[in-house]
Amino acid sequence: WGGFGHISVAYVASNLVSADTTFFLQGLLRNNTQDYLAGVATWADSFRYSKYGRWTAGFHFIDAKDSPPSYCGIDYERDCKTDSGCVISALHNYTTRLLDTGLSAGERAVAAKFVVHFVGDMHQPLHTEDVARGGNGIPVLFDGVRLNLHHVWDTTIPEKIVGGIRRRPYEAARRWADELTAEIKGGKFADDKLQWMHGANLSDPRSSALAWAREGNAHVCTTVLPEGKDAIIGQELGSAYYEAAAPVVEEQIAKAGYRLAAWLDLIESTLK
Ligand code: DCM
Ligand code: DCM
Ligand code: DCM
Ligand code: ZN
Ligand code: ZN
Repeated sequence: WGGFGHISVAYVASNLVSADTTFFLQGLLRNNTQDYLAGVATWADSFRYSKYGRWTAGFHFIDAKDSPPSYCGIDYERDCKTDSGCVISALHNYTTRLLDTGLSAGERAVAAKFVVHFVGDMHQPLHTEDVARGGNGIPVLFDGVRLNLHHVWDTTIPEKIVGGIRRRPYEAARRWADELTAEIKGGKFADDKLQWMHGANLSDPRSSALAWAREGNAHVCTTVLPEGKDAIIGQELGSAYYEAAAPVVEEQIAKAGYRLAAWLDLIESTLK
């Protein structure tokens, strides 16, 4: 996701975590405001574009070598293959480091920042797809603007859902996250959310994250590339494409925020 998506995921999570988790993470991140998660949600992207952070670029995705739209699927052994791993192994590593009381507070704060970011990224369907580098190599038109498909899903669709962010991503994300939180608590996601942590287990971060990533990857076959990439190269995606994509983006952001909150609560409970 772009900055707006990551900040929105973080606000949903901070709306849902327990009071003890809030206390623990506000202390670790040295920020006692309601923005303690939102304020660190995009740090991993700034870091990976810095000289010192280049080695973490491969942590943001997993390149599933499937063949949408006829077949989608992630095979960990086949697909988690950059030099340093992938988003699944990265979540595992940084979850373990956040739980490791032998590390310094600074190292555990870095681990917390990565966890917040990677739970978000693994819910972006094109962060779980190899085709054209996760869609970066698929040029399209969206409302007449030339963009690549990856950017459309990272940024353009999320920002269009809320009617634009007018250079104020934190305010816009806060509002959207509050709406999504209400849908999770008592609206259209109230029943669905009861399944969202099904099978997830802090003692097996890899299987938990893989199950989450597979849900996003399935949307590549149905909604992101329903007729394959050649059908959309250079084409205007159009309103039918957006109408199908927007509910998927909304659900993926809500799920990511809900799962991030539950994951952080599990971590905090294990530490007591
Ligand atoms: N980004 C950046 N420098 C780049 C590309 C992207 O700082 N050369 C930032 C802005 C994007 C964010 O990273 O919105 C997430 O990008 P991605 O999802 O492409 O990691
Ligand atoms: N590091 C990491 N994951 C690990 C080990 C290290 O992200 N499993 C990062 C964070 C550390 C840095 O590398 O601050 C250097 O670690 P070390 O001094 O242990 O090599
Ligand atoms: N990306 C991806 N899959 C790839 C390569 C990149 O999901 N195989 C993502 C990471 C960034 C965006 O695409 O969000 C742009 O990456 P880069 O700046 O590395 O081109
Ligand atoms: Zn991206
Ligand atoms: Zn990222």
